[in-house]
Amino acid sequence: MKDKILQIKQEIQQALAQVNDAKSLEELKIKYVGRKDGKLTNLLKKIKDLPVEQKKEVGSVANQTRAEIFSMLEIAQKKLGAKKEENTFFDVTLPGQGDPSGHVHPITQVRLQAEEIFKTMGFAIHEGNELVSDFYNFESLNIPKDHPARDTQDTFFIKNQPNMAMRTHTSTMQVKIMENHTPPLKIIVPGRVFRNEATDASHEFTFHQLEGFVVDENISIAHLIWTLKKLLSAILNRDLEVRLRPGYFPFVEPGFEMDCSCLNCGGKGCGACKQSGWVEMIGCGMIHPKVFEHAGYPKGKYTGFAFGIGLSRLAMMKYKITDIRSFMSGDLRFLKQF
Ligand code: FA5
Repeated sequence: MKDKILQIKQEIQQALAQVNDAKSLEELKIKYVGRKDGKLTNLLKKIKDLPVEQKKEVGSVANQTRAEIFSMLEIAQKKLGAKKEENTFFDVTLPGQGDPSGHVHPITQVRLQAEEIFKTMGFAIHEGNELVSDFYNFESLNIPKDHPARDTQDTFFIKNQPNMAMRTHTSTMQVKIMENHTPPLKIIVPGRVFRNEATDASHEFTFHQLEGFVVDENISIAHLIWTLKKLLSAILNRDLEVRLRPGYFPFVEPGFEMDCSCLNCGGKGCGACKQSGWVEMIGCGMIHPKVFEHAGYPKGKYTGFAFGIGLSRLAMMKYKITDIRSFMSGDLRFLKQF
């Protein structure tokens, strides 16, 4: 029995010399020390049947040999592991994978750029609420309850709150700011607005505007035109063709609409400009005395101009987008281009 045990040890030693992968080591383990039918396991099970006088001697040899065999197997296992590590080639010069990162929405990009340009002209930036009272959205802007101008800005009203609405324009902030500030004022208010209207390539039911107003003594239309041309040329990176048409807004007098030639088609006519070659970009004018009255300013002391830029339309022109609805579509294939 002793010889048989030592012979098995020798067999294992020889077999281990040939082993060079995990699979053959595992097979060898099963063959010799496997619990169910391992050669060594089976032999050791027989020790208990030996006569008492042999049991002690064989048992001691068996224990020692068994320990040696397990240690041999363990060393072989470690060697294989080290070999595996040696073989795992890792190229440290490869570029890292990096975390996927988000990016700034194109409308926000245009808004931030506009803010920078206005800041260089000395304007301060304010923000306003999207949910506003009827007073600031309409009444304070010289649009009383039954005024037909209310129909031009189809409004989302709030259930059970007849006096509140989602702001239809950023002009809501004009009187709100004037109430708390004394001229001279140079303010811009960028923000999202909401209109209950049908959509098409240049109309969304929610879009972005940038309101601006300047109030002081002796402010004129010339200041208004210079400021807006400066802004459009800086954002669109070229000397632009613009045109001023008379426009009606109850809170300015006189009022205008400023169009810019469609950069998408170069003025030839396309879907984005409804084939006209011009895109309506800005509502503007000289602030109406009624607005100053609502703000509590002394009668006749101040003049000022105000404007409301369609930021979404500006972003369309800048990036040559033919359908305004792409901006809020949440389509990542579109957004990832910016
Ligand atoms: C106004 O909202 C006025 N509050 C602008 C104003 C401010 C006039 C201060 C005078 C003084 P209007 O509804 O025209 O005006 O909108 C202003 C600009 O927002 C438009 O010139 C256009 O560029 C953009 N706009 C209007 N409706 C939409 C729409 N449905 N989708 C996308 N852009 C729009």
